[in-house]
Amino acid sequence: METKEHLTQYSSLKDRFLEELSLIKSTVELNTLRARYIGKNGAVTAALKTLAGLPTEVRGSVGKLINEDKTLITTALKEKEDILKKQEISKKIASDKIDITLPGYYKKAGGRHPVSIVMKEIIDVFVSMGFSIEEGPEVETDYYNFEALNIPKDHPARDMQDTFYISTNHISRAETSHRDADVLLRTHTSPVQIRAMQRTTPPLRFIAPGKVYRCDSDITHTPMFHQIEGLVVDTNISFANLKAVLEGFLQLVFDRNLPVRFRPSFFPFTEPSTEVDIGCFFCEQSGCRICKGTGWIEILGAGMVNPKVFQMVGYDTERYCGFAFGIGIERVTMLKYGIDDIRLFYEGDLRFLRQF
Ligand code: 2U9
Repeated sequence: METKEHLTQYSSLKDRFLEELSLIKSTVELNTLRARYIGKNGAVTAALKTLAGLPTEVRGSVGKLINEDKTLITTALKEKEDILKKQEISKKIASDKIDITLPGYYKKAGGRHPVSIVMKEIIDVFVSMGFSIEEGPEVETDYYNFEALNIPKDHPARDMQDTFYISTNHISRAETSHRDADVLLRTHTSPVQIRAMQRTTPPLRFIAPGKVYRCDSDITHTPMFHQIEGLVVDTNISFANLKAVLEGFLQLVFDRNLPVRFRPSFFPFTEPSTEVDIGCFFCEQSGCRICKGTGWIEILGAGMVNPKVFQMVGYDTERYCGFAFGIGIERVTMLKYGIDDIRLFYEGDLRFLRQF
């Protein structure tokens, strides 16, 4: 009789569980239900704890019943969990579905600056001819920028109007040492060649690309622009070598068979010196606005390195000779793309820059 009462009391546990289970709609709810029945403080666990207080004759059958129920509850929970998990995954897949007909996101990509494009093209041409690349500081001393290049103290290139001096405000003060006036922004990349010659013995064959600074601003000048200078030093280097390298370079950069002309000129660092013109490809040399009616466009300067420059770096002028050249990148870029105002390069107007 007692046993039956106990059995009835415990059997309602299973029924209550099954009823509650039928109402469960998610794995979260299921976890709560699991804790309430078979968790540490759950109903089944509590029921098992009451066994000790039962009369010995009923303890066995009640214990068996509770354990059977526990097995049933555990199995039912597992089965329900499997069903709910599957339902939840299907729901997630359905809601995460990608609409492949939607337009993609447009990611704006930056582009190369036209001056960088042409700079790279020119560098590639010289590298293909066996030149290596050297770089150096943009803040230089009077010695490397002028003195070592045979540019005398009274040369117009040193004029305050052309050169950006560092700490100019100090120079005017009587107590300031002369050293402040020695520091400047390089006006050409030639200091790179001086430094390279100081640390290496010939043969040398390299280009020095980079930014240079001159106090100048109009439709053909900006205070900062880019140059590539080149230097070849060895025994038996001749003006014929200079001509061959520069003619070859111009054909490759302008991508056509251009007429090239060498005019005598003067630079303190080269002797003899030359300015190099290409036939105007805008008018087929018949004369236009670009070539100012001459049929020729001035494109670069060059010459045989002045022995005075070699002496400054300690090279034996009886043994070594060489040639050097310089070219302005903005100017080449303007000619290649038909741009008539250099300032467009540095105004940052995207309508201009997007065209390259
Ligand atoms: C050393 C010896 C000689 C570099 C040279 C030029 C001629 C030249 C201009 C071209 C356009 C400057 O950017 S520009 O305005 N350059 O005409 N440059 S020879 O001669 C050197 C350089 C370094 C040691």
